[in-house]
Amino acid sequence: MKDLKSVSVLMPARFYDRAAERILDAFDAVLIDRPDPALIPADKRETITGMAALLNPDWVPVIEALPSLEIISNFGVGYHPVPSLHAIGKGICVTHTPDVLNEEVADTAIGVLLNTLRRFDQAGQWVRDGKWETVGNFTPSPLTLRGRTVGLFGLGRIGKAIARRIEGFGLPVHYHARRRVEDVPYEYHPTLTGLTEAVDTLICIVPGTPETRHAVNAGVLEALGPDGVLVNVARGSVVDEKALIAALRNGTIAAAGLDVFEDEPYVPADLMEMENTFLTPHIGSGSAHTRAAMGDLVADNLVSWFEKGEAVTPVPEAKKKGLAKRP
Ligand code: NAP
Ligand code: 8YV
Repeated sequence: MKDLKSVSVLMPARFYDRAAERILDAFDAVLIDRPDPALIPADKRETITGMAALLNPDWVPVIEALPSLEIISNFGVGYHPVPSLHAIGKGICVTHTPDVLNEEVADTAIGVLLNTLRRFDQAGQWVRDGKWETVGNFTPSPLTLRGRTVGLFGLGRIGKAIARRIEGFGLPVHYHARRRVEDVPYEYHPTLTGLTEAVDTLICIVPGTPETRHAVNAGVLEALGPDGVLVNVARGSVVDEKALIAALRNGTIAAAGLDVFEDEPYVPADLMEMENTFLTPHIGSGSAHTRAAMGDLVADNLVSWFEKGEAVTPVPEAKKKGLAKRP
């Protein structure tokens, strides 16, 4: 078995706890403070063969500066298309962290949905501010989950986990994806507008790709209607944020719950000021339990690659290109 301490793996200096611990323990870890190729030690450039990161386009110059790079282990099931496809184009395997976060992200989606409808955050603040005692009862929420019809934009690993929860609430589930999913009892809509016309609650759980960019636009929000509620736990790029702000302001839809934003961590002041929004800072998978499982999978992919010659969870584009195994 290969001595992994002879394998150099590049990693951000501030990385997710479990992933960092495992990589530091197993490999010759090379840490850089930010994705700047100038920070890579000169004597490591030729020898670094593995990398762990939460990929975004800033990592492209780093990938370019590492001629021996074989594998990038991405922290997260979602992988930014720009650096990922760039790396795959160069014959580098890219892996991600599917499945270990399905139930956590589905829990978050339901939490965001319920908070958006019932304003639990505002109600809790009412108690903390002493207003229950000094002012009186908190106003009943204008919106409810009761009687809703829920549409899922995306019915993959996480979408199915969300759908099971919605079924548990006794509500009908519809969905849109490019392909119909076999063996599910939910109504399929071949277009997003068709889905949105049929439902009053839309939960986005698709990847952030050029195809899904601004898929939720002014027309889709119009179709959702004045009682409509949007939940986005996918990627900020999926929703046209300007169109959403306008729709929330003028009553085109009723409310929105957002875990992801177009330019994170920047959140438009308009969204923060509105009473009909519920906002969370990209915490879909954000429990210590699930982040540790993701960190383990990030490390497992690197260990398996260098010990057994194959990735555990390559992204589909890497698999398709025959990059799931070490040449
Ligand atoms: P998945 O299993 O690959 O499912 C993706 C779903 O989206 C599939 O139903 C797919 O069906 C559909 N889809 C893909 N491209 C589409 C398009 N252009 N138009 C319509 N539907 C499309 O992925 P997953 O594991 O469920 O994760 C989904 C996404 O959730 C991730 O990529 C990530 O961006 C996001 N996420 C967010 C958080 C968070 O913290 N907020 C956490 C985890 C994941 P078809 O291929 O048939 O179209
Ligand atoms: C983030 C996610 O990766 O898995 C994904 O696609 O969006 C999340 O799990 C995680 O929050 C790290 O920022």
